[in-house]
Order: sequence, then structure tokens, then C-alpha cells
Amino acid sequence: MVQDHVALNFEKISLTSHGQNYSYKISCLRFWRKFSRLQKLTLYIVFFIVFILIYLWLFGNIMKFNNVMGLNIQKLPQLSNSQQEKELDLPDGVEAVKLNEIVNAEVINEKEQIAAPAINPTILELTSYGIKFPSASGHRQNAILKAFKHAWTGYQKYAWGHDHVKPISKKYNDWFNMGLTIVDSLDTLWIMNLKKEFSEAREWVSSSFNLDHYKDVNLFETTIRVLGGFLSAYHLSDDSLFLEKALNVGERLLPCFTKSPSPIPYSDINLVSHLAHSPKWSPDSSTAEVSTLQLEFRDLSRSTGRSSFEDVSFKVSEHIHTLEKYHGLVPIYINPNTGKFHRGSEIKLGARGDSYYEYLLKQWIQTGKSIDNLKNDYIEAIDGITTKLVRTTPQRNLTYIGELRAGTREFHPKMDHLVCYLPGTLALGVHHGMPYSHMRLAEKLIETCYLMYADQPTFLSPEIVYFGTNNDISRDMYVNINDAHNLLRPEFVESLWYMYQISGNVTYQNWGWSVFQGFERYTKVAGGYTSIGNVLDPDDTRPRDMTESFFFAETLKYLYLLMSDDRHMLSIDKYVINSEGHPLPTYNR
Ligand code: DMJ
Repeated sequence: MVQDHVALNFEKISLTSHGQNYSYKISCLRFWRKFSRLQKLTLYIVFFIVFILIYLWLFGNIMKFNNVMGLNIQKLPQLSNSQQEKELDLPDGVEAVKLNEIVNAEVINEKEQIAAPAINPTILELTSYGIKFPSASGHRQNAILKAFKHAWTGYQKYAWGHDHVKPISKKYNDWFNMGLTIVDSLDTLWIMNLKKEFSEAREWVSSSFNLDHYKDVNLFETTIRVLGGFLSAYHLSDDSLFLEKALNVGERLLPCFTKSPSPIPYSDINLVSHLAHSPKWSPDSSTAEVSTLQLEFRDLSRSTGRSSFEDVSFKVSEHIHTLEKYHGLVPIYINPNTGKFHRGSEIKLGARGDSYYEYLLKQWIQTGKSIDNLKNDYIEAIDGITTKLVRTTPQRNLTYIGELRAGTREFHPKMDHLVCYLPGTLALGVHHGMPYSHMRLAEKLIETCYLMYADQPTFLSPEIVYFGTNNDISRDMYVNINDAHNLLRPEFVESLWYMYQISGNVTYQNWGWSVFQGFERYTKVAGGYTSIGNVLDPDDTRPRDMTESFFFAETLKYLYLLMSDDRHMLSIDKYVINSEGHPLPTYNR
């Protein structure tokens, strides 16, 4: 009957034969004329209502999405995945995230969207590019993620845009006035897949990062935290804003090199007057500081095509290579006016000495293992460490690295927590072809570092430990009350990550988990995590009300990577990680 006729077959109508189409049209028209006026009117109304409903549904959804995201959907690039990869020139094996995957992911998490501030359209674009990391998996990795979010929330609430949060007084601290915590955290946010937080941080960088403060800043700290932070954010996200900021920072720091009469840079610079100078308390620069700039400055040159950054910074390494050393070991002070070591200064792998050794190896890796002087200086230094600084304790046979005192070069059985970066660096070296004996040393040292935590009732390491010697066998490893503070430092968990990544031994994961429990129990406060003054007494930890930016940049990042199901989540072949935990790409030469 009527209904039978109404069943229009659009397939047939679309046939190419004009004659067939025509006859169908005629029969439809006849059919339509058979309706009474009332029937026609009813059908008109039904069609109209259906049309309005479809329109409202579509329009409502678009508006809702726009309002929540602050987006203009039409501005989103309509690229296929392969087009995106082409445009971005991604390296082999690096997959561009599909744009619609990102949009869907954002829509699903509606609660979070509503809390989010308006996001610039370009931000959504950028999250669809860059290197993709998996979401947190498993109980442990999720616990680290939760800790990061807790610390980040405190920083956002009480210190946003300032260098550090003071999580107990719920205030902030400024050191260089550069929003250090934000810049230092960018790549951790990216790796942890915290897209909303990354977008907010990116927005701050875009609108508020400012170098026009009449202020002295330290060349080394600004390089590893700020320049390194921007460069790694650039490489991971593929967002050129970060490269632009990195370039601004590099340019401001250049006078430290160019104004020095020797290849050794001055340690400090005023960002506005551009006056580069030595620290107020000494004419010398720290050896570790001047030799821990090259990964970042080289990467800045390679990324921008401006060679001056690499040139001036590598001259430092080339110059130090020519200086006389003590079995490959360097004194911790060097003078930028003369270019010479302060020969009477201490030799150690803790503060002011540490990353000289680290950057010999890492520069060699960064440059495709093409610079032999770096490799040879590194091997000679590790030999020197083994023969001149490594000792074992009389009671537990713990292997540690001591220091050589200023002037006399007498052995001092003291080790900073900072030295605990070394097992990781040694393991990285072995992975890249350094002698296997380095791995044996790494394994022994990391056990001592573990006991620096496990020996304390808080399961947290002090800043410095001392060891018993053959002349004093009554004590094995001990702590002076003045050195009993813990600044939430990363070196031990950093080494655990390298050791686990290279050996696959889950003991290293378990040790990291125990240390994390110590942080949770004794440093967690309402506004985040705080440094403490005393690891020796769980009832008297003396909180210091301070979260250093390296807790976000390194400690939590390494713990997160350590707890990953995929121990190669961040490739140590494709990336070399700077002294502040920021991954930078490796090159062929
Ligand atoms: C960080 O800023 C860097 O790891 C630096 O190389 C040494 N000190 C802190 C962390 O302890």
C-alpha cells in the first residue's frame, strides 16, 4: 500500500542511466500527489522536526566541545597520520599520534576538561605531534604518577610561575626568577602523559617566561635546568616555541664565554646588564660547572643551525683536555682569567667535581662516539678513580669513593650523595662499549648507595656519609648530624634506572620502590614534598619547607621510568640525558 510505495530505493535513483532516473522521479512524484493535504502537511512537519533535531544535536556537541576546550575546531589541521609524519619529518619508528585519537581522549575525560583553563588551539595541535609515551601502568608507576600530581598541584596552587614551592608554608621561593619548576618539569609532564598540565605549562612559557630580570644567574644551573629543559621539551613535543625560548636563553648566557679572556667561562651573568663575572666569593669557576654545559650548547647549535654555541662550549672541553691532571682526575676549581686549574683544590666526585666525568662520556655518546679525546679522558679518569679514590670498609666490605683533600691530597673517607650518579654513568658507558670492569665497579657502588638509604631509620639517605678505615674500624658507615639532611635528590634513583635498564635485574626496581616509600612517609606534606633536615630520627625529621625543581625534573621522572613495564621506555641509544634529567637526541658525529 502507501508505505510500500514510499520505500524509495536511492541506490536505484543514483544509477547513471538518465532514462531510469527520470522514470523513478516521475513515479515518486505521482506517489507524492496521492497524499491528501493533511498528510503532506504532517510529513512536512515531521521532516522539519527531524531536521531541526539533527541540527541541534550536531551544533550542540560542537559548541559544548568548543566551550570546554576553548577551541576553534576549524583551525585543527585535517592531516592523516602519514601526512603528519611527512610534515614533521619524524625519525624512523616514531609514530605521530592520530589527531582524532587526541580529540577522543580529551572528550572522554570530561571532568578534567571542565576544570581546565581555556587552551590555545595550537596546544591541541602540538599534543598530536611529538614522541608518544604510553600511559602509566601497574601499581607502582601509578603511585609515582600520583606523587607527581600531588607535588605539581602544590606548586600550581602556591607557587605558579615562581622558581620553587615551599610546600609547608604554602609560599614560594625565587632564585633566578625563571619559573624554574615549570621549565624543569616540561619533559616529565610530557613523558607522564599529563597533557592538560603540559598545556598549562606551555601556556605559561608562551605568555610569561621572561629573562628581563636585573639578576645574576649561574651559568651551569641555568644551562642544565632551563636550556636543557626547553631543548628536551622541544625534542619530545616538536613544538618550536621551546626552541625559540632555548635560543633566547642561550644568547643571554653567551657572554660568560665571550667575555672571558680564556676558554673557561665565567660562572655568573647578569641577565640585563650582560655582565659576566666570577662568583662573589672566589675568582674561580667550578670545574664540574664549566664542563657541564656542552650537551646543551651543542644541541642548541645543532637544532638552530647556529654553530657559535657548540663552538664556545666545546672549546672548554678541548682546553681542559690539554691541562695536566692527576691520573685523569681534576681539581674542583679552575680560573677563567688564566684558564688553569686551582691546583691546590680538592679532587672529588661530589659537589663541583661530579659531572666533569659524566659529560666526558655523554658528549662522546652525543657525538656518535666520534671524538676520541672524550673517550680516552673518560677511560683514564675511571682508572684514576679506581686506583686513587675507591676503597672498601673494614666491616661490611662496602665499596665507596673518597676524596683527596685540598693541598695535601690526603685521602678522606667521605662521600656525597651526589656521587651516587656514578654507577648509572658507568653502566651507561658499558652499554656503549666501555670496559666491562666498569660494570663491576657500578654494581658494588650502587650497593653502598642503597645502604646509605637502608641504614637510616627513615630509609632516606643523608647528604654526606663517612666510612671507617683500617685506622678506625669501630665504624663502618656513619653520618654527622650536620650532614643528615635530604634534599629529595635524584642521583641514586637515576643510577637505579640505568642499572635496571641495562641489566634487567628487578632488585633495582625494588630498591627504588623502598626509597619511594621513604619519600612518601617522611617528606610528603599537604602542599607537596619537602626537603628534610634530619634522616636519622623518624620523629624529628626537621622539614625544611622546600621542593627543589630537580625533584620534578629528575627524582620523580627516574622513579617513573624505573617502574615502567617497558624498561626501554626512554631509549639510551636515541637520547643522552643531561645532568638534570633532560633527554637530548644523539647525533652521528
Ligand atoms: C641537579 O641539579 C643536577 O643533577 C646536578 O647535576 C647536581 N645536583 C642536582 C641534583 O642533586
